[in-house]
Amino acid sequence: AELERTFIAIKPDGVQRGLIAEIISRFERKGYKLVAIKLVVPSNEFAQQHYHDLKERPFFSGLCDFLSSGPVLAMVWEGEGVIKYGRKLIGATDPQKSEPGTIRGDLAVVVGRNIIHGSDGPETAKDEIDLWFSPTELISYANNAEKWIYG
Ligand code: YYY
Ligand code: MG
Repeated sequence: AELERTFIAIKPDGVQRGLIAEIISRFERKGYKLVAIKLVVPSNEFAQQHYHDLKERPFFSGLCDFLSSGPVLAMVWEGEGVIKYGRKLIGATDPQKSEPGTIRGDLAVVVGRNIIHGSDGPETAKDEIDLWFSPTELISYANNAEKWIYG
């Protein structure tokens, strides 16, 4: 399987609402491989770095306050097409517009509390993985189910 990786984070609302297992299971059951995971409380400065592309937006400071308000479950998932398909599993940014069956569509109601983050492309995936994880935290391993997932 190709080594495409994406950064996925369960935001403080998802952690507090007890949705960690539900969200992990959707990526796991799909056939993606978990290669890094940790629970962290990001500083406000770190949240600003993570969302630097949005610093001109009116919701930026509230967004950074929110992301740094409690534990975030940071993860890296690997698999063919995981960046784009991960976004599909997550659903549209505004849960009112997310399809049923997606994580936000099924589990969230408003855009400011949409429970999960996922990288939006190959460059942001690389940048976000580098921001949140050190190289030694990324675990490369053979998963014996892979031959049944990829053939
Ligand atoms: O990548 P994604 O999380 O789907 O959306 P972004 O456009 O990158 O925005 C990041 C984050 O900002 C979003 O998940 C919620 C919040 N946000 C908001 O509070 N209000 C908006 N109008 C747009 C985004
Ligand atoms: Mg985004």
